[in-house]
Amino acid sequence: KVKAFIFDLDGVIVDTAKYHYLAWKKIANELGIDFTHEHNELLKGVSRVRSLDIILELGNINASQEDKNKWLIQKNEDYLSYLVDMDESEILPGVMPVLKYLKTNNQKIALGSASKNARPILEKTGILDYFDAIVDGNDVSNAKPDPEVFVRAAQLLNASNEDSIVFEDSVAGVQAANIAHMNSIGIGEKNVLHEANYIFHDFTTIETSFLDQLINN
Ligand code: B16
Ligand code: MG
Repeated sequence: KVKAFIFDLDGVIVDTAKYHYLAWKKIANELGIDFTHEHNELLKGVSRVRSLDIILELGNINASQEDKNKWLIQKNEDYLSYLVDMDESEILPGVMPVLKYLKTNNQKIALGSASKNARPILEKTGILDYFDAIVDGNDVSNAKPDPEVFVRAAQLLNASNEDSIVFEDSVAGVQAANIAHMNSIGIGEKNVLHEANYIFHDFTTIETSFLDQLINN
């Protein structure tokens, strides 16, 4: 039976969630909106366009499409400026051993990310070759919690939804996996990701016996 191990990118494989936060905070503050880490949870896993709408809703701001486009460009330019010097040191602890263990055990690996910047990040961090399929923000029309991104990844790997395992740091992403009847594994805080089937604080606490269980069940 083919299993699909589907990884989210930002906040799961690399620590880019902090850069998204900084770039959005800058725009929010310019608009006079107080932007906290709690607000930021609402944006995790959410597309760029939808993220801006959420921020504007927080500030009760009605903006023209022209202004919105300007802020979307500004956000991405700012975000990309943080990625210029990115290398493998940005890969989160415990991720490489898990990717390697899955590869050694002939498992299929996919990326399922909302980001339109996913490929350059995988290239810069040197892990592109681990992925048998990549589905990102350029490929899908429906944002998480819609499961489109994960369903397409599973299809590309010829795995059923039930045989797919999703690693996610966002509430929207965990919900997307659950909606598709996939195995959801939350990476982060228990109180935030309580809807996930399993929760780990980070990849260093995932044991190979747990991976074996996922591979063999
Ligand atoms: P971009 P993921 C998501 O990536 C981020 O969590 C989210 O904060 C971001 O707004 C979204 O990608 C879009 O990213 O602006 O680079 O296209 O967590 O699904 O890998
Ligand atoms: Mg994420």
